Amino acid sequence: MPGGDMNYIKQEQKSFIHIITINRPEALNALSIDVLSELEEAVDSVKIDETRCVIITGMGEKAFVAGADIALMYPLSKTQAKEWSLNGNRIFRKIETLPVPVIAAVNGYALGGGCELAMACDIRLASETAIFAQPEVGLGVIAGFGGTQRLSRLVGVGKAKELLFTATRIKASEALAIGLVNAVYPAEALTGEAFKLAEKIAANAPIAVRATKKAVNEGLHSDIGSGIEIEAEQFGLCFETKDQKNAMAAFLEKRKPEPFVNA
Ligand code: DAK
Repeated sequence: MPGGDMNYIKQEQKSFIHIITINRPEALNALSIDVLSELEEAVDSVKIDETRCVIITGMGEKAFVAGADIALMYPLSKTQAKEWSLNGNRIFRKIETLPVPVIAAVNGYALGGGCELAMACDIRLASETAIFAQPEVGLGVIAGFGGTQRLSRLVGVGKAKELLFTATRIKASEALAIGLVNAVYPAEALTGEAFKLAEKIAANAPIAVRATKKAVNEGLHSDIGSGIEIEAEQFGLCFETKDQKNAMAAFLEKRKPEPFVNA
């Protein structure tokens, strides 16, 4: 398997679905330098031609990721802290811009860098036991892995500022109500539901799904005119593919399409 198991990351490829599990349960999967660098290696190892969806989750029943490693951050200088932030952000951007969709299966605490990691994913599913927060201001710092940027884009500026200024912890039900997560499931059902969603994505034409992710992501940060141009470009790229011909011919002939071939 690409990348294989590392010290802090487990990887599994099940058919078209690549599962990355952060495996440092003794520290509630906190993001140390090693965890982050192995996470990057895992993301880099995803074989896009063979993968139609990625799931990121945390080992154990307690935490998705309880944040960046506080012991590691404690002694940092201003310059080192900026480096640490830029490095984490670079890796999270790799996840955000990975060509295939990424689902965060948030199985417990998603605090600080953990909430930020979930937000770098395309879709967030949470267990009923999940707890979200950006507690950084209570630690004398600010969210440093994209939290000040992505939270407001997901839940609106007012709610984001409230959560960022107060460091309030919210339960999965509130995260659902404010749009931070897409759905909440009993803890024991989370993995299965994440897999079902990944399979549903994987059943669609891969080139079209990838083009959709690119158009949504790139359009989000553009004016509407540029966004429409991005969409038209991606729309065009889907044509003359085997999958487009197969699916449209099947519709016209009133039959089911053949399975998609990613070409
Ligand atoms: N870092 C390091 N170790 C952690 C950790 C963390 N974030 N969270 C938990 N652990 C460790 C604990 O130290 C403990 O280790 P041992 O003492 O057993 O060796 C073990 O995990 C189990 O934790 P607890 O014993 O505390 O478990 P409890 O059930 O009692 O409490 C908890 C669970 C999640 C409520 C508690 O562990 C907790 O409050 N953890 C810290 C949560 C937190 O504040 N996370 C946000 C971290 S700040 C930046 C870049 C990035 C960031 C900021 C700035 N720049 C460069 C500017 C990001 C910041 C953050 O993520």
